[in-house]
Amino acid sequence: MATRGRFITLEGLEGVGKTTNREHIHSLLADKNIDVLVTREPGGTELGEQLRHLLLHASTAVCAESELLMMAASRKQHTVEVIEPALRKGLWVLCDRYVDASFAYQGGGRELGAETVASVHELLSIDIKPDLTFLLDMPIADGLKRMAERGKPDKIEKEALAFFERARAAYLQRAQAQPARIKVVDASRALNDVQQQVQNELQAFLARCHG
Ligand code: Z5A
Repeated sequence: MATRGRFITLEGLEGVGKTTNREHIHSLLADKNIDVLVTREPGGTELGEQLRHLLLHASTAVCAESELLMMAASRKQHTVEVIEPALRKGLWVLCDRYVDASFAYQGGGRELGAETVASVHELLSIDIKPDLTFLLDMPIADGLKRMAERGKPDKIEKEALAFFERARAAYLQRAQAQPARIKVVDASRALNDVQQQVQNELQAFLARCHG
């Protein structure tokens, strides 16, 4: 039987560099001959991509509670259809956002609270935890500036600053509560410096995996 793979996630607000660093991590792991499945949330399955469209791009109204349930439905499908089977086969899974995003955006940003988010995940038995999470953190205004330079914002990116302040606070609170898993990276620095820290944390993680 193959050794179970590892599950790595990237988290943070918009424009902090998740995609950029995801590619960096992927190539560092490929250099070590580790087979990686790269995926994202919401999305990663046919159902998830349809929910992503409804959540981020369609004009359909979605209230906070429905948003949480749709994120969780996308996650459940993604977990059973893609993530768990890949891990069982021994692949490493590198995922752009997972459960921490719901605690940040729906629990914090939408003010549904961590208990509500936790109980939805419990109800759906979404109980796998990432082995390592990079939380890319930077002042909100800077991230939004990067996104504005990139073009048309999606529905969530149009939220007020206070929404993102609450989401950031919820992310940082989770990182403080789970320091062994969630590594906070100051994403406001030059890309080389950010990538160096990511590489150092990844190397430490690989050493723990082999230790
Ligand atoms: N959401 C939710 O509410 N609840 C949930 O449970 C889940 C998600 C799972 C998904 O968006 C949305 O869904 C998201 C949360 C919500 N909210 N919104 N909107 P997404 O994850 O698909 O996309 P995003 O958050 O908007 O991120 P992004 O567009 O993919 O940005 P990014 O990946 O973090 O950044 P990037 O594309 O790598 O970099 C942005 C630009 O900055 C780019 O031009 C880079 O070249 C540049 N960059 C990157 N790093 C640097 C440094 N260090 N210096 C200078 N420039 C840099």
